[in-house]
Amino acid sequence: MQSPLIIAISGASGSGKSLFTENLLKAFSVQGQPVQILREDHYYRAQDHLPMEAREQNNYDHPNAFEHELLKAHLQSLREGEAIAYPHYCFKTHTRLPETERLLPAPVIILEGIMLLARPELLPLFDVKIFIDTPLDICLMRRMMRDVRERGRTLESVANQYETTVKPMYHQFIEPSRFTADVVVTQGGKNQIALDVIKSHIQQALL
Ligand code: UZR
Ligand code: MG
Repeated sequence: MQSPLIIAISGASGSGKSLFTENLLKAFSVQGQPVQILREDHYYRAQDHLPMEAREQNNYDHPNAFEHELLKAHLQSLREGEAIAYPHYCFKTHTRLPETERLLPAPVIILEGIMLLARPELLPLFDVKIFIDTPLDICLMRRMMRDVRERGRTLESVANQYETTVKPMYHQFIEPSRFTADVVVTQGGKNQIALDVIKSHIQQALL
C-alpha cells in the first residue's frame, strides 16, 4: 500500500473540529471507507496514579497533557501500513479505560485535536494541516452545552476551566499554531466550500 495521506485538523475546543471531520468522513462513506479517523483526545495521559481531585485540577489545555510520543509512534506505524491499538480515554474519570481500540491502516487518515499544530515535532508527519478558526465566544457556548451533556460537567466547572486554562492556553499554544496551517477554515464544521476543497484534494491524492 502507498503511504497514507495524513490530514491534521486543529483549532480551539468547541471550534467545530469534530463536526468538520465527521462531515469530511461522510463525504467519503459512500466510497467504501478509504478514510479513518483518529482523535488526539485519546492520547491524553493515563492518570490512574492520581486521586480524582488532582485529576480535576490538571491542565488539559497544555501540550504536555498529551502523550504525543505515542501518537507519533502510531502515525509512523500507520505510515508503514501497520494497524495500531490506541488508548481509550474517558473524560469522566480523566484517565484511560483498560481496553484499547484497534485502527486499521487506510489510504487517508484524518487526525483531529487541539494541540496537533502546536508541536513542531509532529508537523512533518502531516501532509495537510487545517486550522478551524472560530471566535472563542462561540467555542465557549458550544463547549458548555457539550460538556454538560456529554462529559458530565456542571456549568460552574466549565466556566471555571475556561477561565483558568482553556482561554489562556488557547492564546499561548493554539492561536499561534494557526500560522503553521496550510488551510484556515472559518465558519466551522459546516463550511461546505472548505469541505469540498479538502475533499477534492483527498480524491486527487487517492488517484
Ligand atoms: P475537545 N479535557 C477535560 O476537560 N478533561 C480531561 O480529562 C481531558 C480533557 C478537555 C480539555 C480540552 N480541557 O479543552 C478539551 N480542559 O478537553 C479538548 N479544561 O477536547 O477538543 O474535544 O474539546
Ligand atoms: Mg471534538
